[in-house]
Formats: sequence, structure tokens, C-alpha cells
Amino acid sequence: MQAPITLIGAPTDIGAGARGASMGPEALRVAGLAAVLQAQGLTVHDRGNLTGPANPWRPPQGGYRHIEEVAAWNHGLHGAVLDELRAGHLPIVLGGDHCLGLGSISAVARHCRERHKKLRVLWLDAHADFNTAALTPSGNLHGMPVALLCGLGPPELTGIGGHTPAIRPQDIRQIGIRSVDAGEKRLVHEHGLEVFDMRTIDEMGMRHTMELALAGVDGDTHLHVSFDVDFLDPEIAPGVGTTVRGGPTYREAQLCMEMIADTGRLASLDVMELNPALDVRNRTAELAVDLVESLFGKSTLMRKQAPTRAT
Ligand code: 6HN
Ligand code: MN
Ligand code: MN
Ligand code: MN
Repeated sequence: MQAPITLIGAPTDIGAGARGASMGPEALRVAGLAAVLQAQGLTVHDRGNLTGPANPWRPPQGGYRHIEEVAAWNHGLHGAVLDELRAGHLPIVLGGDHCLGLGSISAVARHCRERHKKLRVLWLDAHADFNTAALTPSGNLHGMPVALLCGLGPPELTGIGGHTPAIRPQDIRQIGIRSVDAGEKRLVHEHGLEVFDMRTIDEMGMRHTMELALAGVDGDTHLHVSFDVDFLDPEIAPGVGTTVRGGPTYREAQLCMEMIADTGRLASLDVMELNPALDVRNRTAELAVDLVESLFGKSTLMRKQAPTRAT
């Protein structure tokens, strides 16, 4: 049976370089997120929004912007996600900027340790989010959550959830990547992150890419998807703060979501970086909701199983 879904709003842009992702949770609700999932027969509880410090919009200090406020938001989110997982629910975090991946995924990792589950994180993003204070061009913590989860960064952030590192590089697969800073590139390589960048998707197609990214996912796996909306091509998804051209098309993104749904292992989700201040008539929010619908198994026809690969 499908676990009841809990929506957790985290209305902040504390880690971002543009204001506005704080309005993301409400835009996703207005676009009908709960209703489309309920229409698929799923149970959805909306536990409303978390609260946390306001955005002081300060320049970086010691390489980071708003480190205390980022820690506060992520502590709150960690607790909320962990409560839902322990209750047997499937949390969907409505961001908010992607620094919140730290609180969300540290809770998922903790839950996996408690339940002796294998963890697989799919990081759908234009960016690797693997910066450190020394490497970041901006000081914005939304560019660092993957590094922080892997134990790179200050203890007040890497220690959220009480276990450092929260995850290992081999627990994560990055998909759609096309903007990585120079030093960040070296660090990604050093830590052996498995990255399916846009060139990979161009060359082998989304289908083979997802087969590789999902290889090894089995009945003991907790599958977490961290969906940064800037994963999508900006032509179809303008409502994000850090657009990078050349992302997945609508059809590629649909297939990506459908293939994740086919595993039946999706157990938690982040929808991050939606920025309604930059959107056009809530179009990007509606697209994100459309894709989440596919992620939870909506497909055009009844399928007993995915069609088999021809080659
Ligand atoms: N995101 N690599 C850039 C930085 O400032 O570190 C951009 C990060 C974007 C982060 O979109 O979640
Ligand atoms: Mn319940
Ligand atoms: Mn991101
Ligand atoms: Mn991004």
C-alpha cells in the first residue's frame, strides 16, 4: 500500500542568490499539488509551513551567507521530515531554496540508518551543489548542500542530524547537471560523485541514463528524489533563480519521472528552488506539479510493466 503523503512547506530563500523561493510552497499548493495526488487515490495531509528566521540579506561572512539562519531552517526541517518518516508517511518538502536539501536528506539518511535501509538519492539539478566556502563564487548555501551532506563544511551544518557525514558520495546520483564551478568540478571528481550530466543525456538518452541511475535500487532501498526545478530547461521552466540553458525537455523530464515511479521505491521528495517572483502566471509551478504527478505513477495508459528495451 502506498504510504500517506505529508506536505511540509519550508518558505525561505535563506540560501539563495535571488529572493522569492520563499513563495514556492504556496505556488505549488495553488497549482494543485494535493489535489492531483488525491486524484490518483493517494492520501495527502498538508501540515502547513515551517517557520524560521527572516532573510537578513547579508554578504558572505567566512565564505557563507546566513549560516546561522540556514542552520535554523535545516534543523527545523530535519525534525519535521524525520517525524513523518517515523510515522510511516512519505514527506514532500515544498521549498524553499535548495539549501533545505540538507535538513531533508539528513533526516532521510538518519531514518535509513534506524531501519537498516539502503539509501539512494537522485539529485535532479542543473547544478552539482557541491561547493565549499573556499570554492563558492557566491557564498550562497544553496550551492553547497551535497558537499555538506557528504561532510564537507562547518560542523554546525554537516552535523545536523548527529551523524557526519550524513551520506556517502556513492549514495547519490546527479542527473541533468550542466553548470559546475571550476573548483567544484575538481571536488566532484575527487569524491567520485556519479554525475549524469547533460552531455550524457544527449548521448545516451534519458532512458539509458535513468536505467544506470536507478541500477541497484531494490526492495530494501529508500529512494529519495531532490528535484531542483532548475533541472528543467528554462524555456519550459522560467520560474527559478538560477536558470541554465540546455536542460531536459518536457518529454525527457516526464520519462525521468515515470522511470522513477516504475521502481515503486520512491519514499521521500523535495521540490526546490521554485521562485514565483520570476515565474510567468504560475506556469513553472504547474509544470512541477505535472511532473510530480508522473513521479507518483500517473501515466497515459495502464501499463503492467515498462516496455522492454529494444537493443
Ligand atoms: N541551486 N554554483 C553556483 C553557486 O553559487 O554556488 C550556483 C548554485 C545554484 C544552487 O540552484 O540549488
Ligand atoms: Mn497518518
Ligand atoms: Mn540545486
Ligand atoms: Mn540548481
